Amino acid sequence: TDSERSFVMIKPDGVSRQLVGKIVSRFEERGYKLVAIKTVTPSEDLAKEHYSDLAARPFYPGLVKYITSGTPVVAMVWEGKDVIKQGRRIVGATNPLDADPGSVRGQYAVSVGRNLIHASDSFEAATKEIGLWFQQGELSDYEPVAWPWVMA
Ligand code: DAT
Ligand code: MG
Repeated sequence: TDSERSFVMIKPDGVSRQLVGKIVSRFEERGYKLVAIKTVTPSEDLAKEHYSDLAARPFYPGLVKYITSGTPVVAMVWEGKDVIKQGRRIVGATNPLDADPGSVRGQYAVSVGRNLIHASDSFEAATKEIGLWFQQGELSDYEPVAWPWVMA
């Protein structure tokens, strides 16, 4: 099928604010398949590797500190048609003040430094991030009953 996978992470503010269910529901209800989900309290090494492309940016130290606050994140893999691009649309613009009000950031966030959620921005990023956060055996292979209706 023309299915792909994306890495999506609810950041510590999303977990602390108890928005996990609402965020997961958006992906589920759109028709995407949950391939993996777990809470993780990221180490500094993991956070730095996840955001390694941004290492030269002035906000990088604060970003790593935020992700390693001690409150867990929810790491997920979602699968389905165009899920990388559509996941970015569900999440909304990086700065929540620019995010569509129907997006997660546009509905629940106001600060770029506390923007609730991450989603892979390319196939290359998704491949790197899924491999960084999950072991192969943590990725489930199954077919939701609605899959043929969603994917036709
Ligand atoms: P996104 O999370 O939308 O993919 P990104 O990859 O450019 O955005 O940056 C990763 C995170 O870094 C982003 O979610 C929040 C933080 N960030 C980005 N730009 C920032 C800025 N100008 N000031 C503070 N934090 C920023
Ligand atoms: Mg990004």
